[in-house]
Amino acid sequence: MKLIIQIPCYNEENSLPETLSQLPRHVEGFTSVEWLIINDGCTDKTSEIALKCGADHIICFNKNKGLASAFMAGISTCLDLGADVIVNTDADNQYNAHDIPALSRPILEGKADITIGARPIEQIKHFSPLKKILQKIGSSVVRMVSNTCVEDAPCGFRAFSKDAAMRINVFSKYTYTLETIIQAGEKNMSIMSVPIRVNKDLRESKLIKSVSCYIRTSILTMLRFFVVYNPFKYFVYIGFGLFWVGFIIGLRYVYFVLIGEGGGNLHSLILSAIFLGMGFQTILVAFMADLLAVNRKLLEDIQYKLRKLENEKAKSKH
Ligand SMILES: Nc1nc2c(ncn2[C@@H]2O[C@H](COP(=O)(O)OP(=O)(O)OP(=O)(O)O)[C@@H](O)[C@H]2O)c(=O)[nH]1
Ligand SMILES: [Mg+2]
Repeated sequence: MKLIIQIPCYNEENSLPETLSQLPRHVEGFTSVEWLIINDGCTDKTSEIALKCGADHIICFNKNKGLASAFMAGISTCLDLGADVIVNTDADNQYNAHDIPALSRPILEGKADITIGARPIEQIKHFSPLKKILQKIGSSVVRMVSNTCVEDAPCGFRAFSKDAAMRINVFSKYTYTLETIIQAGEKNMSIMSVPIRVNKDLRESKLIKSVSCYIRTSILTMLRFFVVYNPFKYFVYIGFGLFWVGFIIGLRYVYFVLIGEGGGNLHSLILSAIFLGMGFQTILVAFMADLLAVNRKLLEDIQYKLRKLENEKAKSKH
């Protein structure tokens, strides 16, 4: 059994030595443990430092593509390298690497497909009260959308079984943390939260540039998830909303017609027709979007089978 620990990095020459010094070389249940660094267009000496500190594999992008793309490139390389379990962690040493065995154990025992670290958020000193509240709101929205019980959804310290890694697709550029959970819920994978410890912070967050930017991006990301993963519900609710508005305005017009004042309220009739038309169109869009979602699922099934075949081929070559 091979475990690969991957770290997506963007200009991490300062914190990488400390982070790598904590990573394990042996984990119970695995015959080998390797480290993979994803250099996402770094302009500093991330790759050199990583090699010096013992990284086994490095992927280099010639430009910055974003954390989600780096994460997916890492997952695909780990599969090519024959990983049975993949652990993802951050380069800022926030997550305590001594918890890697606990994180990978439920996967080894076949109890989970994905495990996600649950940080003691209330006790983290360098998180502002606002960040703590936002992280909790984010987790509850993800639980609601994904139908899972993940405690700490934005946590990047997580482990994937080979099969789960082959099933995952991340479309968003900004985050992989939330989308992987929603996909796992949609694909009926078993996700488990594992309590983990955190270390003191080595630097400011690179992902959260400002609170307003974080809130804006999070709202847009969540909205996108509703549209992509629940398109029928999303458009049908809007469609029926518009339909009802048109219906009520239409009723108002009928009332005025009945009391003999219909002629002066023709604008209500026009408005009602517009809303009813928009409602009808949006409900039609809901059905079209549902068809597209079914197609996406079929394509994902084919992609999973292809990845599995490629993986088996690579394994037999090795
Ligand atoms: N590939 C890639 N990784 C990035 C980018 N920005 C940040 N990262 C990595 O993402 C991981 C998490 O980044 P952090 O800056 O610690 O963000 P955070 O964990 O949300 O913030 P804190 O909770 O305050 O630590 C680190 O390993 C970073 O190197 C990026 O543009 N591309
Ligand atoms: Mg961090």
